[in-house]
Amino acid sequence: GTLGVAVIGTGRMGSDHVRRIDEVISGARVAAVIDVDGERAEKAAAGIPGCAAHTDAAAAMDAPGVDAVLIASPGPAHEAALLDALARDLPVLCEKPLTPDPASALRVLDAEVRLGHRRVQVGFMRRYDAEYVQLKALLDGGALGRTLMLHCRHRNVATPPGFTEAMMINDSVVHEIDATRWLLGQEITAVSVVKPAPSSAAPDALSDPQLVILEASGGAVADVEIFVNCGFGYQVQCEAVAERGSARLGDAHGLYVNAAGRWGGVVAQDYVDRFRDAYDREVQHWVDATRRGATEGPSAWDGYAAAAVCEAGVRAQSSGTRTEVALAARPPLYA
Ligand code: NAD
Ligand code: ISE
Repeated sequence: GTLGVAVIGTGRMGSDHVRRIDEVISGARVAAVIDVDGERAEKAAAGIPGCAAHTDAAAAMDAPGVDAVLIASPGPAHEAALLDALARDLPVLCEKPLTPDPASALRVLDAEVRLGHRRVQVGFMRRYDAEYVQLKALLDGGALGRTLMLHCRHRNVATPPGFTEAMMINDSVVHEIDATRWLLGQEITAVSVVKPAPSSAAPDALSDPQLVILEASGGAVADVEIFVNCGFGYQVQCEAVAERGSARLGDAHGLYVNAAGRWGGVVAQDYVDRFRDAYDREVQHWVDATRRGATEGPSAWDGYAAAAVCEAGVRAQSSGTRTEVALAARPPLYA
């Protein structure tokens, strides 16, 4: 039957996912929304038939008609919601990051391992972006030989108040960390961070942009430009350089227009726009797998491994020295 989804957190991402499940996704409906801000929850539920508004996630998970959980609360709130969902054996799509640090991510991993089967998909949506999927297939196909390097750019228009340097790694570069692990099929073993003189457009507390260098277990290296106050748009690009060729994504989307003596296109202004199709495919894939009784896509292990790399990254960022990643053994559940 139709999957009844409880959406936890109805801010920027959560309200977009509510709209997506209500209007775009087949085989699912929004059965409940939860927000610590009760008014926000009521507003998100309004107009959706049979959707209940809650302020307590555990109570919503116990409500009739709730078959699965989509977590879109802030990262620090994820662990509690994940453990509540796993305690009920409910399937979960959890927005990135799984949790904000490796110790809490390991607690989630342990809970899923104790359950004995996967229930968690992490919202690393780039794995569902059409160009990333093509790049992955090209690299895996082997026609270009071994991948040597990834050159990545991750640019945001501007940061909201309170955005810290650590968040440049934990919230933003975490996407490249997952994409690098996934594209290469290798773990990341060490991180270095280089800081150019900051842009005058960056808030005082932020050394922006930064260059984050990720060393992978098979010897490949990824460099990531993270520039979160670039001013002009939301831009995510990646070029893979291999032994017999290179391939690059994210240069252009949509129409190229010639007019008034110029040619060009439009740069997206935020992730909701840039990755709209990827989020659609991600959530549809989760719903389809869940209705088959399966859990697929980025796993709690991927969420944990990303958190471990982020921890090393934040240490490299503040110490200025190359920092090795400490990674626990991978449980057989995630082989
Ligand atoms: P937001 O601040 O806009 O919204 C968060 C909402 O959660 C708020 O309405 C807040 O009241 C509510 N909330 C806080 N604590 C809660 C709790 N314990 N239980 C229930 N609700 C709670 O945040 P956002 O930008 O929408 O980010 C939400 C999540 O999505 C984060 O994990 C973030 O990293 C992730 N995110 C992912 C992407 C992506 O590209 N995949 C982009 C942006 C954000
Ligand atoms: C945000 O949380 C995201 O996930 C976006 O994809 C990223 O571009 C942004 O920098 C983060 O803050």
